[in-house]
Amino acid sequence: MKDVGIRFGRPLRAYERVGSTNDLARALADQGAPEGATVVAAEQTGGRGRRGRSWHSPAGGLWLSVVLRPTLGAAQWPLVGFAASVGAAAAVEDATGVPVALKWPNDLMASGRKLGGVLVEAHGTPRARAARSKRSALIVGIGINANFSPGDLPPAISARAVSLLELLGHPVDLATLAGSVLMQFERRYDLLQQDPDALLAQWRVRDFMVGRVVSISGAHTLEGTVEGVDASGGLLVRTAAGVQRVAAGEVSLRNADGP
Ligand code: BT5
Repeated sequence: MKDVGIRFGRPLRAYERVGSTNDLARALADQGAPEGATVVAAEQTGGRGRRGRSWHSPAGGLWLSVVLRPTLGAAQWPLVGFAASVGAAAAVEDATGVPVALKWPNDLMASGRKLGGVLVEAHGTPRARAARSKRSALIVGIGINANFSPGDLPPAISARAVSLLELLGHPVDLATLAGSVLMQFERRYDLLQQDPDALLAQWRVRDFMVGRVVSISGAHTLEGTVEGVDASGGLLVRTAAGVQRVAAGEVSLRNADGP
């Protein structure tokens, strides 16, 4: 694997087929793996999205998870997802030239369709996290549809999905892409700790939703126009009742005026 950064990707465990790389990374974290420990799999049989959704992960995609031991407060954790998605977007652009936009909170979009996603899961009790014990970790999963056709996904998903193979007409080198994703993510993660505003600026220039009319479902349904994201990674939506802030864990976001 080329271009691996200083910490992310060390150690690296590679598998043919797993349930979810996030689960294996979590097990590594439990065993005391250091920040940056990474699990990559050729195929996932139980890939996860947010809020109990499933993530289809056929062979040919890039499916990996990184163990983090953040010293950041929990309020900044949404920005760890931003670091991963900005890093993954930059890596795809470097490797392929395909422009990638970001749909809040953590979708990678290309040609208006979903190319990939990021799943951040906190592990460990709040007390263990406060004590930064070896049982406390953030597990960051990154999935990118690389070398398969969206037609390999279930019909309900394939129309809104895209892959690098479809966009480029040829496969990409997965090891090179994985190395680049890890390196670019590590850079953004370090940037988050040094200069969070600079990371936010990199996210905002890729914002896919700003100015769009959206419908948000969670505890309440909310409709309005996206104004952007705030300093802690919340989505700002202008509704009839004024600007409302929405936190990532709580909602599903649908573009009300498009696919
Ligand atoms: C995400 O969730 O987008 C986070 C995806 C994270 C996947 C990585 S792969 C490595 C690691 N291990 C895991 O088990 N997960 C992580 P969310 O925003 O909830 O989007 C899920 C929705 O995307 C599903 O409900 C489908 O509608 C759609 N979807 C599922 N598989 C897809 C695919 N391969 N490409 C495009 N869309 C997909």
